[in-house]
Formats: sequence, structure tokens, C-alpha cells
Amino acid sequence: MSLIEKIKKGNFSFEDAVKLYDLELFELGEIANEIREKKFGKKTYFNINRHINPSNICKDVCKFCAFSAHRKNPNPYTLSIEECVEIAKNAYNKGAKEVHIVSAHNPHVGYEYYMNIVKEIKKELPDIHVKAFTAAEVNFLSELSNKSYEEVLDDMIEAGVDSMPGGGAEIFDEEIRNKICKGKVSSENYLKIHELWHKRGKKSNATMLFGHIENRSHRIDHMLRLKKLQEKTNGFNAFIPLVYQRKNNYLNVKDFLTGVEILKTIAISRILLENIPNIKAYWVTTTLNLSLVAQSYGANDIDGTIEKESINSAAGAASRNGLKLDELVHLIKDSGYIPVERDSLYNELKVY
Ligand code: V47
Repeated sequence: MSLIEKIKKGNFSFEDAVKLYDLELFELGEIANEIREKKFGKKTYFNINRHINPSNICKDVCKFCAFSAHRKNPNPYTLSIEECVEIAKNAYNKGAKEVHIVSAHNPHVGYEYYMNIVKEIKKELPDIHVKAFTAAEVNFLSELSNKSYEEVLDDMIEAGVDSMPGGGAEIFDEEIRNKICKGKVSSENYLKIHELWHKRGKKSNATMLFGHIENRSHRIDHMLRLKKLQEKTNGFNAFIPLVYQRKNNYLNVKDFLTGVEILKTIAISRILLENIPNIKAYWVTTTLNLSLVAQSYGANDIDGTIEKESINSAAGAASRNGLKLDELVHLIKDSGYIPVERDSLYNELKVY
């Protein structure tokens, strides 16, 4: 049986999956695009959202991070709960349907600060979808409060969190993880937290940070661990391969990925993760141009307008001020796809 036949039948080994990278980009693209078109045709999803990053003071030191306040970014800040609510209100009034809240792990503000941001936003804006707190934050909040993961997740639900973002996954391989983000949530616990969240009937996303010191096998291992959990829970809405941004951090990376390697990784994720409905080519780290190309290599989602973003832009991504809705719509249309505004759970809201 050929490699492609084995993969298509779902009867493949880890080594087979790694060998996908040896295929020509166009061949991978064709297989990935077939899956994409079967699921979504020419539709490309986006949402109107606003990122809120409440604080950049962090007890953890991830070498790839340029966002947290440290020697290369000596500007610590913590937004008040009122400021977070104000940001959410302004965004809502301009059409945002989702706030995506991710903070650094600030040990000084207390457990309730995190929960109250959500509670107060929901009190003012009961209709807005709150996508908040990565598994890394859940782990941090559990350590901070001496509560179990279950208790933290239940508190999040009570506060009004609707879904969880996929951040904090980085790369699951323990040896690489130890080198780039020692002390952060373990891979096992990242997956456990998402499993517990899914068991509560809730959805989440999963990310993978690539293009640093990992190799192709580590990426395949990462995808296959997600695939296994998805088989159990079916709780992931989207997989988001995040391309490593190189500025203002402490990770010494000499070789950067080619566009071909990025597209191959997106295509392989579409092929291997058939059980995760959406593949997001997050324009912030993929760049806008490559995200548009990625639509033909398996990606059916490019995230959203964002309005303001501080984590990836601190490391060099061109996302500090988000993207205008009409520009996003035009870019998708001009590249031959149909822009579809979705809500955070992938219900279609408007076809442009
Ligand atoms: O967890 C940090 C990553 C993530 C860098 O769930 C970096 O819908 C690249 O998770 N280069 C936060 N990436 C962003 C994130 C996300 C974004 C959009 C949508 C969703 C979703 C989730 O950014 C962090 C970390 O993995 N990150 N530093 C860097 N230098």
C-alpha cells in the first residue's frame, strides 16, 4: 500500500506520518485541499473578535516569549478589571462577538482577578462570547489557589467563560518543552485540562508552536497526541499551528522556516487531524499573504479582525492593530475564496 493510501485509510505508523514531509508540497496540498473542500468547499471562516491581554507580568520564563515583562521588554502592566470591561464594551459596540482573553501568569493580582474579569464583562455584555484562559493559565490558577483543575474549570464556567483558547501547547515533546518553557504546564496536564473541559460539554482549540528548535518528528508527535484526545472527547474546534516569531526573546534560533515548510505543516495537519473540524492559518503568525495561500493547503479559517494583539506582535508579528473587516473580506474574496463570518463555535453568521 502506498503512503497516501495508508494515511487515507487511517492505517499508518508514526514513521509513516513523518514521511509525509518527504512528499512534494503540491502533492500534499492536493490531498489536504481535497479534505478541506469536502468539508467546507471554498468557504473561509473568520470572526470579529478582540484580544485582551490583561497583564504581562509572569511568574514563568518561556524562552520564546517576548510579551512578558523582562529585560528585553521592561514595560510591566496590569489592566484593571474596569479597563478590561471598557475594552470589551468598545469592541462589542464596534461589532465584536468574541473577546479572547489571555494573560501572563501574574502571581500578584490573585485568583479572583482572573475570574472577576470574566464575571464583570459578562455582567455588562451577556451576549459576547468569552474565549478565555489557556490550559497554561488554568494550571497556574490551580497552583495559585490550591484548587484542583476541576474546581478552576468549574469556577471559569460559573464566571461565564464559554470556550477555551488553544495557547500554551507549544510543543508536547518533553525534551524540547523543557528547553523552551521549563516550569510551564506539562504536556500531559495540558491535554488533561482540555479533556476535563470537554467533559463539561465545552469546546476548545489547540495550538502548536513550530519553527524554533523542534524538528518534523516533534510536530507529528504533537499532532498525533491531539488526534488521540480528539478521538476520545471530540471537543476541539480548531487546530492552530503558530509560526514562531523571532524578535525580543531568549530563544537562539539560527534557521527559520521556509514558506514551503510552513505550508507543508499546515497541509499535514489537515491530513492527519481529519477529526478536528477546522484548521486555522492564524494570519498573525503565518503572515497575511501566506495565510491566504494556506487556504489552498488545507486551512479553512484565518482567525479574525483581532483589533489589538500583544503576545505575538511583541515578538515581531504585524498584528498590533489587528485588521479591518472590509480588508479581511476583500483579501479572502480576491484570493478566490468565500469569506464567511462565523461565531466562536463555528456557526455561520454571514456569507460575504
Ligand atoms: O500560547 C508566544 C504563542 C500563544 C510566541 O485558540 C508565540 O483561537 C509565536 O494561543 N512566536 C498565544 N508564537 C496565542 C494563541 C492563540 C492565538 C490565536 C487564536 C487562538 C485560539 C490561540 O502564542 C502562546 C504561545 O504559544 N507565542 N510567543 C512567539 N515568539
